[in-house]
Parts: sequence; structure tokens; C-alpha cells
Amino acid sequence: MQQTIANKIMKVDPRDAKLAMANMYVAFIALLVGGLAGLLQVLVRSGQFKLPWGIGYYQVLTVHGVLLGLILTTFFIMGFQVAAISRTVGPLTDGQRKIGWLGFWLMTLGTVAASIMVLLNEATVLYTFYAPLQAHWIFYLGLTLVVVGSWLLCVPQFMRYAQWRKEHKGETSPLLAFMVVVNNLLWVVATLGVAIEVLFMLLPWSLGLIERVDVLLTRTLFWYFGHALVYFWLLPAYMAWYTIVPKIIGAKIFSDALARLAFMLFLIFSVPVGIHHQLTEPGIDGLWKFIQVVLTFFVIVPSLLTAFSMFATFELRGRELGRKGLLGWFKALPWKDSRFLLPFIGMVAFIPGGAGGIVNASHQMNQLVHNTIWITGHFHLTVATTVVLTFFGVAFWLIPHLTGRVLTKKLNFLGIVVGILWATGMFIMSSAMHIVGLLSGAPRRSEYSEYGGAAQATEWISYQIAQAVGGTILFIAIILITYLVIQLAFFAPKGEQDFPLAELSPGAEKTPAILENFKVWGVILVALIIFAYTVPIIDIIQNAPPGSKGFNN
Ligand code: HAS
Ligand code: CU
Repeated sequence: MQQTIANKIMKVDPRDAKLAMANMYVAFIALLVGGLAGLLQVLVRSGQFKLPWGIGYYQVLTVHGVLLGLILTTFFIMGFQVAAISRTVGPLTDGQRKIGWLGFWLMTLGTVAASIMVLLNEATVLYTFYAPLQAHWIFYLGLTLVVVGSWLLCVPQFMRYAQWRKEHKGETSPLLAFMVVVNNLLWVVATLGVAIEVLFMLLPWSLGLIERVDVLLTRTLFWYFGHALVYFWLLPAYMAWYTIVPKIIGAKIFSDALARLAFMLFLIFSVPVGIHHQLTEPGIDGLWKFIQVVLTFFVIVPSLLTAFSMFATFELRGRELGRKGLLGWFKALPWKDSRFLLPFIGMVAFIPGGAGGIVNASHQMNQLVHNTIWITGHFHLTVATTVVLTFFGVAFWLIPHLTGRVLTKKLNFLGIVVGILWATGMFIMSSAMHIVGLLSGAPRRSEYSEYGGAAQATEWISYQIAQAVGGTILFIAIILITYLVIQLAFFAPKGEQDFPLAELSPGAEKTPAILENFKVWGVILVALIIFAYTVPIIDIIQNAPPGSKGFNN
């Protein structure tokens, strides 16, 4: 019932649409530049190409990671979420929108500042900016502005949702708006870690105010943030899977309660697991590594719930259309609709992507894969396929919806081509990465080298060529999607593109109120963080070596 009321607001308010689109532009510029950097990397690693004009490999790698991992994602997510709030709980107030714009400009200023320092080779520290690698202080300041700006962009979303709940006492909020709020909470809690790292350690260190930093502490604070970061990317994709994909295929939301439970589980388990990125790091006690590994296995549960829910949605829809048998539903899906196909490819990629994650998280097996390019394969399936293809699928309807245009048949076809190219390129690239990482330990984060002709390194080269082939196909897809986005934003025919939003089944039971009780889940979240991090951090501080001076090239 509530869903029907919310669905009366059918459009994103045009003033909110402008704010959302501003974020989209930055996101897609970041995709193009970051994608170009990716192409250069695979070419260098094939051994057949040298970077001109003294540009360094690690410099390009930093551009790639920062622009795609941090900038594309954050801007896209903020744009999508602002639109989602406006569509489901109503337009932002003028005051709220102003805060949003301030956030957007701070983020953009920060992005420009950080990017300039990377281009000047003053911040060649990769997207994880591990100490003792040291960047120019402007790079750290730029990233701080991005984070603070993103907080300001969250504020109007929180306020608008709170306003809706006040006006609708006792009702369940629209599912999509609830999900947006959970993701923003996750983001704020997670970014506190990186904010402390940058403001109290890296920034004063790069300014020369302090000489040394405790490397292990900086990394631990980074991964407190860094793991939750990956779910901050994933949850908007899940929002689309739970609330938008069903509408596109003509189905209803499978279970509102299940979806909310999954999101609350992500909220509480995303943060206290960061140490699974530091399993090979000395200085953290094995017991705490073990505890965080166990917690990591808990955070797999909401993804399994999601997989179940997706299969159920597809199958129910198939049966409704009269398909029979175990896999009869498969044929009933709208394969020729790019808004469906791309997210679907994303789902398929998440099966091996997620399974790889489970390998990574398995304490002992992590030793086998940790510093190998297997990990790079893992995150190109998860974030660069599952998440990115879902985002593309969203962009195909969201951008024209926001600009008052329509996705024509021709543009839809182009979207399908992007999806197929992406799937092909990524399959080749990421399989090569997984295989060579696992079988012969090919390293990650490393430039082309023959390692003095060592036999093992020679084995890696054919896989690196395969990666270059896959990477080139991906770059072609990026050019196509850039063209597509420009068309959808400026040239596609005027019209009304629908913002697809699924409804609950007519007979659905009311969702238990506990699933929207942020106080209860918030307390569990804080308790888990304190439990998982207090002792390791006290340990790290008490047993710290003298600390490290900065290393810059
Ligand atoms: Fe991860 C490293 C563990 C998920 C991203 N991960 C990374 C890094 C990134 C990343 C960027 O424990 C590298 C960071 C760096 O620079 O060092 N990851 C996991 C685990 C999960 C996981 C347990 N990762 C993700 C997601 C990411 C992401 C999501 C981005 C969006 N990851 C690790 C670990 C490391 C790591 C270690 C550190 C490694 C190291 O040593 O450095 C889980 O959340 C995965 C659970 C997922 C599933 C899959 C469910 C399947 C679904 C699809 C259903 C399909 C349908 C279609 C319905 C269990 C929901 C069906 C149709 C058909 C036709 C079949
Ligand atoms: Cu992780």
C-alpha cells in the first residue's frame, strides 16, 4: 500500500534532476580518463608498449584507481541516490538542495586538486595511498574535500527521508529511499576511518609537521574504510536489482522485508571486517585476523539472500508468463532491453566474483593469492563488472529521465553492444588475471618486467597479452558508452523516459517495523566496530616501531 502512495511521485523534480546530472557528468568524464589509463596499463604490461614523455606506470595506475575506484563511483552513486530520493519521497527543499550543491562543488574541487597532483607526478601513491609512499599535501587535501563534499551530499538525502517519516508516522518508507539512507550511513561511518587517517596522520606528515607515521595504523584505518567502501559501491547496484530490475521485467518486489534485512546486515557487517585485507600483515594478532575473517563470512549472507531473491523474482515472473520446467523462466526475460541485460550480466559476473571473494577471505588461502594479480581479477569482476554494468543499465534510463529525453531503439541497441563488449573484454582480462595469479603467483600492482629472464616471469607474458586484448575491448566499450551518454544527455529525442520502480505484490504482508529501526541496528553496528577494532588498534599503537619517514619519487 505504502509503495503505491510513494509511486504517485512519478518523476524526479527538475531542480533535483540538475543536481543529479551534475554528478553524472563528472562520473562519466572520470570513466573516460580512468579507462584510458587502464588501456595504457594493459599495453605497458604486454611488453609491447612504452609510455611516452616520461610518464610513469605507477602514475597511470594511480589515475586509474583514483578516478574509477573513488571518483566515478562516488559521483555516480550520489547522482543516482539524489534522484532516487526525489522520486520516492519527494523533491528536496530549496535549503536541502543548496547543501547538496555545496557538497557537489567541494567534491569536484577536491577531484580537480587531487587529479592535478597525480598528473604532476606528485602523488604517485595508488588509490590506497599506502604509507610510506607519500603524496603532495594537496592530494590528501583534495581527497578530504571529496569526502567532506560527499557528506554534504548525504545531508539532504537524510533530511528528506526524515521529513517523509515524520509526515507518515507508522508507515513503512519506500524501499528505495530506505536503501539510500542505509548506504549513506554506511558511507559516513566508513569514511570516518579514512578521515582520521588523512587529517591526523598523512596530511600533517606530508606538510612536514610530523616526521614519521605508524604505517600499520594508517593501513588499518584505511581498510576500516576500504572494505566498507566496496559495499558502498555494491549497495546502489543492489538497489537497482531489488527495486528497478523487477519493474523492467514486469515483476513485483519479491520481499520488502528480505531486502531491508539484507541492507541492515550490510550496515552492521561491512565495517568490522577490514582486517581481511591485512591478513599477511605482521603486527596484527592472529586471533583478531581470525575474528574478522569470521565476521567477513557473516557479510556474505546478505549477498546470498540477494541471489536467492533475484532467482525468485525471475522464476516467479517466468511462471506468470506460463514458462515451465527448471529453467523455463530464463527464456521469459527481456534480453533485448539494455536496461535489463547489463545488470543481468553484472549478476552473472558476481557468482565467480563473490566466490573469489570467499577464497580471498579464507585466512590460509589468502596467503596464496594476496599479492597476486588474482586479486585484481577479483575486483574487476565485482566492482568493474557487477557494479559498473548495473550502473550503466541504470544510466540508460536515468540520464534521459533527468534530461527529458528518451532511450531510442538505436541507443538501446548500442547499450546492448556495450554490455556484450564489456562481458567479452572482462571475461578475457579477468580470467587471465585469475589464472596466472593463482597458478604462478604473477604479482599485482607491478610494471612490466622480465625479472632478468626468470623462467616463471616468462610464463606470465602470454597472460599479460591476453589482459591487453581484454583491456582494449573494454576501452572500445568505454568510447561507445561515452558516445551513448552524450546522446542521452544532449541529443536524443525529447520525451518522457520512465523511472522504473517496482511495487510490492498486492497481498504482501507489512514489513516488521524493527527492520527500519535505525537505533537498534546502529547500536549493534557501533558495538561490533568497538569489538572488532579496539584491541587490534591498542596493540598496534602500543607495539609500534618508530614510524616511517615519507618516500616520494
Ligand atoms: Fe572483495 C579484495 C573478500 C566482495 C572489491 N575486493 C578486494 C579489492 C576490491 C574488492 C577492490 O577477504 C582489492 C582491494 C585492494 O586494492 O587491495 N570481497 C570479499 C568477499 C566478498 C567480496 C568475501 N569485493 C567484493 C565486492 C567488491 C569487492 C562486492 C566491489 C564491489 N575482497 C575480499 C578479500 C580481499 C578483497 C579478502 C583482500 C584480498 C587481499 O589479499 O588483498 C563478498 O561480499 C562476496 C559475496 C558474494 C557472493 C555472490 C552472490 C551472488 C549474487 C549474484 C546472483 C546472480 C543471479 C543471476 C541472480 C556470495 C548476488 C543468475 C543467472 C544465471 C543465469 C546464473
Ligand atoms: Cu574487503
